Amino acid sequence: MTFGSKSRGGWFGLAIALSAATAFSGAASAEDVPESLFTSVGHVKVETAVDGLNYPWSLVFLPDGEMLVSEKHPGRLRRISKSGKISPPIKGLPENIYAKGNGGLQGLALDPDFKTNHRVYFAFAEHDEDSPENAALSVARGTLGEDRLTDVEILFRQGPRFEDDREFGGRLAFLPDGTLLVMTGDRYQHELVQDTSNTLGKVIRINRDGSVPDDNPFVGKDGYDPRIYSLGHRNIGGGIVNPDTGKLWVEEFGPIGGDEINVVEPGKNYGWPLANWGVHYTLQDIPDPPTRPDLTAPIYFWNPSVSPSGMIFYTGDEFPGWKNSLVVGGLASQSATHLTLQGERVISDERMDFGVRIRDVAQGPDGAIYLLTDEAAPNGRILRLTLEKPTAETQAASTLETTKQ
Ligand SMILES: [Ca+2]
Repeated sequence: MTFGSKSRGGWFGLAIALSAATAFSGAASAEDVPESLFTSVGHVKVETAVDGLNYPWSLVFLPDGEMLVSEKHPGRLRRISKSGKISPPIKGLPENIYAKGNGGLQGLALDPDFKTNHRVYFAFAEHDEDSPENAALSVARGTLGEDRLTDVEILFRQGPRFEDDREFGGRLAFLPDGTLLVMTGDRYQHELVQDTSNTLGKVIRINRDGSVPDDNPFVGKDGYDPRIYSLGHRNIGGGIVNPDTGKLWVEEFGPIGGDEINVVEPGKNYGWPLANWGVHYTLQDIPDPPTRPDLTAPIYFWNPSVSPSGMIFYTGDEFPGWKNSLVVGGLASQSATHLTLQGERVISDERMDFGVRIRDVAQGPDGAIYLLTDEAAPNGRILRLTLEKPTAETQAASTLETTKQ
């Protein structure tokens, strides 16, 4: 990934400098995130809701307001009380979690009927019993009790496996029809992604028990794994179903200058590695998407790259100006980006720099936005973003901003 240290909106960079002068208080060290960020909707207050986690990867809110968080390494699941207390590791996870590099415990999703069946779905890198370096993405579900998962069963195993710790993908989402989508990475096997008999660089759609839905796009077609929903993805870092359209939106880690947002439709081919914006890490050129109209181009891409992570469609009331827009985490860019949408087009891109890698984004029941920082214990944190009530000082800063544009 390239390190895009400057946001593209010049006014936004100025706003950061202004808020740094007015809002950073106390003995802030270089590692500290800002306490406040100036954005298009006002000052965003940044608080640490939870700390002490080890590489937190995915966050879901339980119906009672508690959080469930996966820790990538060494592959642990934690429940976090409303007061921020982290539970001991939840027991009952599979034994053979491959917790190296990009691997470990990854995406979480609650069953659409969680309130009655208490089922949790989780993605993880799994190694062979007899070959601890040979790993692939797997998905399982279990029933969540107070301190353990029971009835754990494997629903999906990506194939083939490789002795490589890169690009597992690992996000999960449910479609409105209750089927489960598994977003996989290409395991850095670029040349194998267009092979429709494997599950590298694919979105997978399965029933909640792991069986194949009859209406999957490639059911009965020779040479296709029938679990494939879409293909030609590189490494999906985030994915969520648009609450308005019911379609999956994903972000992919691209090559240099080619991170993408794709709107996923069944049976479509998103082009990797035949076409993509940007260039390979070897600097070798890649055909641009318009040269391949037979493939589906992204609706948006970043240059410089941000290395996108988890994402949400914001639907809460805390940030009225961000309703129905995307908020996307960034790893190498150490940021989160707010994207204003018009249908399936991105019409503005506003980056918030946190100075720490952001792995996942979630919306709380309170409408606040929660971010997971990609850091080792004791620094792995959950940040909580809310909108600051305007004060005389912030009003003056906003007026100054407006007059300078
Ligand atoms: Ca693509």
